[in-house]
Amino acid sequence: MAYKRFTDRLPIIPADAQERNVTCHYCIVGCGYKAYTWPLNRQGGGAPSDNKFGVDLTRQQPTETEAWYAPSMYNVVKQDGRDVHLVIKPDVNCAVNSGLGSVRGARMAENRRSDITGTQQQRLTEPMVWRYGTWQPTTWADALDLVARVTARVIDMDNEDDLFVSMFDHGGSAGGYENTWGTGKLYFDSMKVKNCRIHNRPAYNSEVHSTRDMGVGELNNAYSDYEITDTMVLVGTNPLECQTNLFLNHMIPGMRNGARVVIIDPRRTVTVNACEEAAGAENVLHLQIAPGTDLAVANALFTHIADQGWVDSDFIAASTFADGVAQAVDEAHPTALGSFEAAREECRMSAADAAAICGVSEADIIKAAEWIARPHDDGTRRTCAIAYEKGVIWGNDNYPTVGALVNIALATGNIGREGGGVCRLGGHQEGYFRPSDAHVGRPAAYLDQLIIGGQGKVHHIWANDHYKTTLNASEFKRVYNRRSNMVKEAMDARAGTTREELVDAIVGAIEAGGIFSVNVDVIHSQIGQAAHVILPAVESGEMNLTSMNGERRLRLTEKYMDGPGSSKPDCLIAAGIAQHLERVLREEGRDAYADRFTGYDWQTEEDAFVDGYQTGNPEVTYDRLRAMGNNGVQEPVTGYADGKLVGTNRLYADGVFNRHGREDGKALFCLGAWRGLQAPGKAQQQANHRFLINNGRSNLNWQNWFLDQDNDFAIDRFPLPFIQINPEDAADLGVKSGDMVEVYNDVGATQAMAYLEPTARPNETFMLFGAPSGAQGNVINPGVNELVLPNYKQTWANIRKIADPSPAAEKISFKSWEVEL
Ligand SMILES: Nc1nc2c(c(=O)[nH]1)N[C@H]1C(S)=C(S)[C@@H](COP(=O)(O)OP(=O)(O)OC[C@H]3O[C@@H](n4cnc5c(=O)[nH]c(N)nc54)[C@H](O)[C@@H]3O)O[C@H]1N2
Ligand SMILES: Nc1nc2c(c(=O)[nH]1)N[C@H]1C(S)=C(S)[C@@H](COP(=O)(O)OP(=O)(O)OC[C@H]3O[C@@H](n4cnc5c(=O)[nH]c(N)nc54)[C@H](O)[C@@H]3O)O[C@H]1N2
Ligand code: SF4
Ligand SMILES: [Mo]
Repeated sequence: MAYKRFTDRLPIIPADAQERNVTCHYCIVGCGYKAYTWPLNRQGGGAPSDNKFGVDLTRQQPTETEAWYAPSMYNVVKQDGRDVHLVIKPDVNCAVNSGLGSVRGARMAENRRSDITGTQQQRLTEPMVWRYGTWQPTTWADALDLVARVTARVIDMDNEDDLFVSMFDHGGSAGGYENTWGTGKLYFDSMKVKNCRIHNRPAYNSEVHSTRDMGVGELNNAYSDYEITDTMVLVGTNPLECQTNLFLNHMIPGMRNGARVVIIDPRRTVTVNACEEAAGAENVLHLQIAPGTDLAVANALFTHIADQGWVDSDFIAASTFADGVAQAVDEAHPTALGSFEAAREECRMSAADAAAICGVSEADIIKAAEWIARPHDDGTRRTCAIAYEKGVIWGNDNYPTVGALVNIALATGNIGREGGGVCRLGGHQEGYFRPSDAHVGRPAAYLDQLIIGGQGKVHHIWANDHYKTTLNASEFKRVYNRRSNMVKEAMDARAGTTREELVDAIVGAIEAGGIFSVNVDVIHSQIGQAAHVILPAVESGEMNLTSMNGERRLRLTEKYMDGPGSSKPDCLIAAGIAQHLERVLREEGRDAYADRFTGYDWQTEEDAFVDGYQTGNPEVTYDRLRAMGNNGVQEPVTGYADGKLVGTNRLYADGVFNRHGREDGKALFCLGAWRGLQAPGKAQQQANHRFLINNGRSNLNWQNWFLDQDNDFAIDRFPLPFIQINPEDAADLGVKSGDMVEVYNDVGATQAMAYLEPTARPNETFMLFGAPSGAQGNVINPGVNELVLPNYKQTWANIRKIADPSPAAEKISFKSWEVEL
């Protein structure tokens, strides 16, 4: 662990340092930070007038002082071409995090590219094209010309089906309103691309179709609701590690205010432990269910609550559909939707039956129902906030399972009320503003399988890496390498020819089954190794970027540094592709089609914001957002008064539900009965393999390690993805902590670093997902639900030892995740 051993002093922020608002661009929570920059040849001083904090730094500061920062919050970067000191530190005045950082966000500064301190030298600086058997740096004009010429050959006015697109749909890191608009305008307005997917799933669809179909948008409460609720229900989510400051700054205070917590997760997470510490073990109920059985337990909770009469009848009468079935099962709706009584009938599940399916006790299910809904002794209703994330979304039978949670919230009148909500806890921040995607259809195309099946001729990829994060990844990589190599070989064979001849050669290889791959990223990613053109993007902070967090809090992150080299905002890259397509199409005499690619004369990201988001939200401008600072405004924005944007603290406070677009404004219940492991191939995989390969995140690592892989602090801790395994199982396999193991099953194999963990249940492992040195997705089968939602979490495989610990793995600690406080 050589990490920052030699940092014994850091410069003091001078009083006149520039100060900018920053929303952490990693997770959904969107903590507020301040970025301070000042010229390299200056430093602040100890006297109050000489430093930004205005305090006497020659004296010992109190424990809770704001007047400090850690080495990870410091760097030297370029600003308008000059080297400047940079400090990015948490903002005590931001309502989201009140000055808290996290082990990810507090490393924002050291994860910027610096030519002085040498950090993140992996960042792309110039466009690159495949030439002479490798990637050669080139200009934007050259790279975009090649992209446009090849793309133009495979698309036409009425048929754009051979252009495949993988694109982010989120805010924060990559994404944001500017960039979803730039890409959205290109692919959904100028074109009508239907063969597309989102960064985290193999189709262009919703993660949570059912709640929307029921009328309930998935981010409907405020973080402060967790502080005042009677009961929190956390289903398939691990907020201490994944929504850290929502947990620490809002949920923990809620527990200290007396809230009880029900957690549904097959794994004993550090969140369970932390809740027990904060609330007292007697106020925490962990339903440690068998994997994939959430629907059974949720339907049993709903049944028991309804049978006991603990429902909010007034709310049900006023705000929900009353009359049988409103939406029958069809191709777009895996289950029917309708009235409370219809749902009661369809979802009926006794606590005893659920207990048998889920492997928890009947008494605990009844206790959970009581904590959620049994009125207080004085007869008043209990408030309950339900939160779910990837254990459910990427879990078994997404549609009825999410629907079953919303059923409970609707039945108990806990939406639009203080202390209520039934919400995704979220992943990235949000920042979606695009033209309609209706042409994509539902169910949407299963893009990865189409590629595996030989379809798609040109593939544009924006800010995601299938090689690390998709399902059925072993097969995907085999096919993608083969198909993209066909094009590389054709390009190599025609090196030294004219552009026309080169394009002909590429198209020839495409027609023979190849695929031409364009990768827009900030680093040279793993799927980027297969690309033919690589386009360098900037990140948040290297551009102005707007996003909203998990309580719909919209903020502007102000640009505080230059992007590396000639990298550009994604929205301006999309504009560049459009402009080059227009030019090429005109040259080819395809004027009518070329006309579609006009309207991209944006000079800045703000122009893209004005062209997109602002047309739908005329009150919101950069200037106004800047003035709203790190507390921003909660969407939807309803007006502008007294110099402030006016927002919406909580959705559905009026009891009118509109997310489904029904005119009556009534919410629908979900009529989804338990039906076992739903996705094709899962039940067989479970039957034929010993270990559950549960998977997900760790506090330290951000996503697919795109920055972490070049960060000593992260790599020193986990040089390889860990797989937590029960110590007796490990003994059985002859495996010790640090050993490299192979995880293998019917669809593929991957590797991981064994981490013996006493809290892991026998035969149930947990592997860090998305790692460059061992993709968990290699062993996930292609099974998805009817609407092409993947089931990443339910994966079974066998495990064998392949090597003793590497020198890097030998040095690390294998202490239990669960620390004794
Ligand atoms: N097994 C398993 N698989 C999963 C999941 C799971 O739980 N288990 N979870 C799924 C989920 S929820 C997610 S979100 C996905 C994540 O999967 P990905 O989306 O593939 O992962 P990220 O790390 O978010 O990818 C970000 C990519 O964008 C690049 N990038 C970062 N910032 C920018 C930018 O500003 N512009 C551009 N153009 N590029 C940028 C990064 O270098 C990186 O290559 O994985 C999914 N896959
Ligand atoms: N530190 C960190 N934070 C992050 C991210 C990150 O990469 N690192 N990524 C962000 C993103 S994009 C996302 S989408 C979110 C994801 O946030 P979360 O969903 O909270 O995180 P995961 O670890 O993917 O999965 C959550 C839990 O699902 C459980 N689970 C597995 N199978 C089942 C099941 O059958 N039923 C139930 N009930 N639970 C099950 C797992 O044991 C795990 O504890 O995190 C965001 N925050
Ligand atoms: S909790 Fe999320 S948003 Fe907040 S600092 Fe950590 S990674 Fe950033
Ligand atoms: Mo995600």
